Parts: sequence; structure tokens; C-alpha cells
Amino acid sequence: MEKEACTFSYCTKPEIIQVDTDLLIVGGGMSACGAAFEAVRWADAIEKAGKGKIKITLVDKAAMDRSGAVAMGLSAINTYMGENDPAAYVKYVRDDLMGIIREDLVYDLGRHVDDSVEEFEDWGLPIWKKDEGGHTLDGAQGAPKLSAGGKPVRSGKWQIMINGESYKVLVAEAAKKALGMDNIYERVFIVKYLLDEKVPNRIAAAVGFSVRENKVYIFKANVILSGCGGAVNVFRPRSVGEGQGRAWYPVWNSGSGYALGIQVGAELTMMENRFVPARFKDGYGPVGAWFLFFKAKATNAAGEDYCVGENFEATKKLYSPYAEKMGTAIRNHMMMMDMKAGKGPILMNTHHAMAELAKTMDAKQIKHLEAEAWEDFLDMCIGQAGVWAGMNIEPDKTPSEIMPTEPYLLGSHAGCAGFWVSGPEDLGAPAEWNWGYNRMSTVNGLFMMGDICGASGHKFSSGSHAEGRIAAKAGLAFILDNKDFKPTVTKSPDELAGELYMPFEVYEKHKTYSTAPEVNPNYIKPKMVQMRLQKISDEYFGGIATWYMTSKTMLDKGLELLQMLKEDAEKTGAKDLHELMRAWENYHRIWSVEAHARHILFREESRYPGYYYRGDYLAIDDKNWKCFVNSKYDPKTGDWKCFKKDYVQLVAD
Ligand code: SFD
Ligand code: AMP
Repeated sequence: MEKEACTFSYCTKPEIIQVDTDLLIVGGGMSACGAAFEAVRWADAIEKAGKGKIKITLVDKAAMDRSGAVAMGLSAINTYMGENDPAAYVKYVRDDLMGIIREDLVYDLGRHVDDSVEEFEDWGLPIWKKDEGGHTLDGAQGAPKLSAGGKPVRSGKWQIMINGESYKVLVAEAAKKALGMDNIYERVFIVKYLLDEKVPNRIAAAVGFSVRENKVYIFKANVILSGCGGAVNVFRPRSVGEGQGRAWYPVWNSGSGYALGIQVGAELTMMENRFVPARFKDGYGPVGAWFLFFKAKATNAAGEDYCVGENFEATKKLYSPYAEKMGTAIRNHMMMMDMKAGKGPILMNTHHAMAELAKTMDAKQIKHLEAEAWEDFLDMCIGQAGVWAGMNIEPDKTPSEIMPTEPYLLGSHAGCAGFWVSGPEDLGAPAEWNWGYNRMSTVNGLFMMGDICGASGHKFSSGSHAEGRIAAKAGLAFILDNKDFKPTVTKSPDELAGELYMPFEVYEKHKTYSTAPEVNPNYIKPKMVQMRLQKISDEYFGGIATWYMTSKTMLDKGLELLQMLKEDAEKTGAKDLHELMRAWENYHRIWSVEAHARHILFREESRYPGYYYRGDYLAIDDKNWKCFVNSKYDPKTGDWKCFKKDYVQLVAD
């Protein structure tokens, strides 16, 4: 089919707004808020030192108060060092992520993260504390702050409990206050980054459109800090029909972070990794607090622990020495062994855990415990509380089903898919892991943070915020070193606006061809693209349909089908701004999952059992694959290249 061009002959031409800035933060989530807060501090210091004024701008597709993964709130901060050493944190992350991480990045995060958590408390976040008798106090009960020696309530070694319903609002408020609303563009969806016309491999601009008004934005910048979160709804979700909007990770993180960077040629790392969390069934409620804080046990339907005995012995045969670490993927793997053997449903025995805890409590403390159990969901996953209420589940009387979800692509939770970035200089990492500016990608001036910064998982909310701060500081150093750079872009504003509005032009041009605008041979609607994408990913790249199983032949076939979808997606028709956003979101998802599939294809082993399996290489093969898998898309030729990079251990076992 002939490629369409948008000349605004059919759709309305948008107003085109050009913004020139020095530092552009893309995203308004945890990492972006950290970046904004830190960038302003350094920019003020730079100005005071007489080195000139630096303009900082932030653009988010949504409203920062509730955008990104922390939108609903959280009940725990999963990364707080406290009394722990960053080296121990590196070991924990390495064990959980099956032996391959960038230890320089993880250590760097560990040594900075607590400062962000202490800031959150200063901004008003209630953090649970222990009183002198070791009992739990809510954040509102007036114990000393962490910075004044207050003892947090640890759910696990790294996690602390919070009253976090308004967590994101507080973090966003600090970022907004620092930056000023004049420098923030909310509800503007970034569609693509542009390389500079004159300087090779140099970021120059970001282009997007308002999801509320007929406006296209062109942001030219010296430096871009990219923090658009992971990719959700790239695989067919377990929720179907009217429940389909329900997923564990935030549905509005649609792979933009990956796609925007890939398309300008930034090098990726560990994109074969994904995250399949075990979650409370149907509501997707978190399990961590139940396992770690309430000490609940998950069992099969017969009440047996699925992580011991025959399951464990069989797992060791294929996945030792990682099986013994009992990381997130391995725990999933053994849960699925029982599910596949028909021993499900798998149950989280909340009732036993609460009965056990109640043994040492008085009536008031038991009431408090119940409130905590509900709050764990009300703080961060209201839908799960709805499922409990709707299904007559009382956690102190009834167990709840848990289930592995559909796969998500992310690099800040128990996953590590993202970009290959420059690390800190002082941690003894190989010289080629550092090219001058911390968290800068292989594209000059383009920095990555949070979910899309690769090979360094388990940052979570606090770590993503801290990583935004690290990236912002380095980004400003880059600006100071490249003060004379003037970004120039090849395409005219009208051409760029035409590209972004193409789905409108296509729709308006052809919509009267058929009586039902949903059914038309001249275009495909965003919803159809999404369904086709999810079907391909699910069936060929190891989604829930195949119990996360794939192979070379399946990946080859899926990639062929994905190529066709990519071509068809260029013919997406959008009837309104909402569909325009959906159209571009899906395009970003396609790019993200393409990278994912290419990486799985390249890595000839099953590094992450419980997340995905290569049926043709079912075991872990440390001899050949204890290395990073990296890849690069060449924007000039359209070629992808996958290659190995050496893993180097920096922190001793
Ligand atoms: O229970 C564009 N996370 C948890 N972290 C914790 O510390 N404790 C927990 O309890 C956590 N759990 C949890 C978590 C997340 C979710 C969804 C649930 C439960 C249900 C993880 C953290 O939240 C996560 O690590 C960080 O938030 C990651 O930060 P960052 O900055 O990488 O992503 P973001 O916060 O989602 O923000 C993304 C932003 O990008 C915007 N955006 N803007 C412009 N143009 C585009 N094209 C864009 N695309 C996206 C978004 O609007 C958003 O602002 S638990 O499971 O362990
Ligand atoms: P989750 O609610 O599953 O996202 O987990 C929150 C935190 O607890 C994360 O840091 C997880 O890695 C950790 N976690 C969850 N389940 C377990 C478990 N069974 N054993 C050890 N750590 C866990």
C-alpha cells in the first residue's frame, strides 16, 4: 500500500509551539521528579558561581501529581539502605537477577538512594517506625524522622513500610515547586527524539503533541534526560474483556522510553530480560509485604511449599548455582511447576500469617494489624481491595490466590531491560563502562534513568528518584562542557507536525469509505494494532499462552509477523486526540517488544526461568552466556545488531 503523507488536506493543522531549552526532562514519574529537583539545585549553584543561567524544562504525557507507576501510591519503599552496606545491596541485586548486572551502577545507586528517602519524609511522607518496644507506629504517630535516627519498620532487609497513598503527589510537588509550572508541560506526549543535523550521534530535540489541545511541540535541547518508564500491555494480559485495562504495571507506560532511545540509535542492554511478577490473582495486588512483613507462606492447593523437595531438586539440575539464591524468577519457576502439574490454585495463606502474628498481640494491636493488611492494598492497588470485598475475602479468615502475570518490560523493579549507560568513574569498573557522564547513553547528550536504564534493577521508586538526581547532575556537567552547542534539526516544523498527525489525516481521508468507521480497508485502528501486537507477543515471544515458552523458530516467525504489523501500524487511523495517543503508544510498544524478541533470540540459553524459557536451550549456560547481551538499531540503515559484552564482577561474593 502506498505510504501516506500528511499535508493537512483532511485534518486540521495544529498550532506548532517551539521551545528552546538547555535541559529537557522527558517524563514526570519518579526518576523525572528526582531529576527536576536535583537539576534546579545545581543550576542555581551554577548561576550563583557566575557561569550563566541554565533553562530546565519538563514534559509529561500526563499530570505529574499522579503520573507513572506510583500514581495510585505505594505501601512500601523497596530500596532503603539504612544500616546496610551498598556492597551487600549489589550482591542481593546480582543474586536476584541471575548473576548479570552492572555492579558499578547498582553500587552507585545504593550509596545515594537514602538521601531521596529522607527527602521524601521531609516533604511529608509518613514512614512507619518502630517504637522502643519494637512495636509498629504508623507514619502519623510522631516518631523521630529517619534522618534523626528514627528506626523504620522493615518488611524485608531492603524494604520499609510507608503510608503511601499520596506518595507521588508529594514527590511531584517538590519537583514542581523546584521547577515552577512555567517550565512544565503536562499532557504532552513525546513521539520521537531527533538527532542533530550537524553533529553526528548527538541528541537535539524531542517532538510531541498535546493530548488535550490541537498543539504540536518541538523542544530543542542541549541535553535530554529520558525517564518514560517501562512497557506495559505489549503482551496479551490475563485480564480480558471489560477488565482489560487492569494490569500490574501502569498501563500508561507504553514503551516510549525504549522506543524513543532505540530509534535514535542508543545501545540497549539485557532487553531479553522481562518481569513476570507473582501477584494476587485478578486484582494484581502486591505480594512483597505479605511474604516479608506478614510472613505469609504461599503453597499449592494441598498446602505444600512449592519451593522445596522435588521441585527444588529439578530446578537445581538446570539452574544451579542460581536456583539456590531463590530469586524472584526462580520462585516463579517453581510455582509454575506446580500449576502445570495441576496442583493449583496457588494460595497466599494470609489467614495463617495473621493468626500467627496475632498470638503476641492484644485486641487493639490486632485491629491495627488488620488495618495494615487492608492498607497494603488500599495504598497501592485499590482494585485488589475491591476483589477482596467483592469475593467475600477476609484476609484473616480466607487465603487468596496468587498467579504469575503477563510479562512487562522494565528495569527498575525485579527486571533489568534498558539502555547501556556510562557509569561512575570511581568504582573500578572497566574503562569502557565509562565515557564521561554518569547515566549518559551511547548517544551524546541523551541520558537514561529509572526503568529504562539497563542492567541495574531493584531501584524501585526511591532508587529511580535517586537515579534521576544522578543523571541530572551529570547532564548539567555535560551542558557546561558543551555550552556552545546549538541544536539543529533536519525536518521543518510543518513536516514534523505532519508526521505526528498522520493518523488523523489517514482517518479523515478514508473514514467515509465504509459505513462503520471501525471497519475500513484503508486504515487500522489503534485498538486493533494493540490486539494484534499482544497476540503476536503472547503466542510467539513467550507470553501466558505458552507458559512463557519460546524458541528460535517461534521468535523468527513472530518477528516476521511483527514486521508486517509495523508496516500496517503506519496506516493507523485516529479519530480524536485520545486515539492519536493510543496510536503512538502502540508504535512505541512494537519497537520495545521487537528489541525484546531480538535479544531473546540472540541469547541461546534460558537465563530467566520463571520469566521466559527458550525451549531449544532450556538450561542456563554460564560458559557461553555469563555476559551482557547488547544491541543497537542503526537509524541510518535500519539495521539491528546484537552482540555480547563482557560481564565483570566488581563486588566479591
Ligand atoms: O509493590 C511520558 N514500584 C515500587 N517501588 C517501591 O519502592 N515500592 C513498591 O512497593 C513498589 N511496587 C510497585 C511499583 C510500581 C507499581 C506500578 C506497582 C507496585 C503497582 C516500582 C516503582 O514505582 C518504579 O520503580 C518507579 O516508579 C520507576 O520510575 P520511572 O521514573 O522509571 O517511571 P515512572 O515513575 O512510571 O514514570 C514514567 C513517566 O513517564 C511519563 N511518560 N511522558 C511523555 N511522553 C511519553 N511518550 C511518555 N511515556 C511515559 C509518564 O506519564 C510518567 O510520568 S511493588 O510491586 O513492589
Ligand atoms: P512485590 O510486592 O512482589 O513487588 O515485592 C516487594 C519487595 O519484596 C521487592 O523488593 C521484592 O523483591 C521483595 N519480595 C517479594 N516477595 C519476596 C519473597 N518471597 N522473598 C523475598 N523477597 C520478596
